[in-house]
Amino acid sequence: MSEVAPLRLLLVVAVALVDRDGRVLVSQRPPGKQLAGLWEFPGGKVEPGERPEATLIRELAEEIGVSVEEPCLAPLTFASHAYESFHLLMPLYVCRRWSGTPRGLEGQALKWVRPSALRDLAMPPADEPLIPFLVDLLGP
Ligand code: 9L3
Ligand code: MG
Repeated sequence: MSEVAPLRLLLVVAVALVDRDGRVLVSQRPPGKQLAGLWEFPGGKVEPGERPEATLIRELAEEIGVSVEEPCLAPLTFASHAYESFHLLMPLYVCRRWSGTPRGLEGQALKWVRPSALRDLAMPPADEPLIPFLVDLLGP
């Protein structure tokens, strides 16, 4: 019988905030964090017992300083990636309405980019396959 490695599944949620020009917000992972320097869709780990939408609302307040209401979060698709020590499963939501102006509350850089310009950024391996879904939804 072959050995099966125990599966460590990490559930992370991410969101594409979309502005009136159809640009998407990306956040640069700060130095010292895993994957530092890469541009990602904001989000984070779902805590035990937490609803994914509640995670996003919490993470957006903590990291970006914006307030979102749950009905404004629309699920778009899923990403997944197998790292050496864990598998990541990551639903991507789309959000077009929030209050407050996005700021990098953890010292991270933020920028707004057209969906097609996401291709020019260094992104985590889970985020990159999401680009075509945003190009489809919002245009290039
Ligand atoms: N991650 C990848 N893409 C994203 C997000 C929000 C997170 N858009 C990965 C990076 C870490 C893990 O998920 O490996 C947990 O994220 P965090 O809690 O360090 O932000
Ligand atoms: Mg995070």
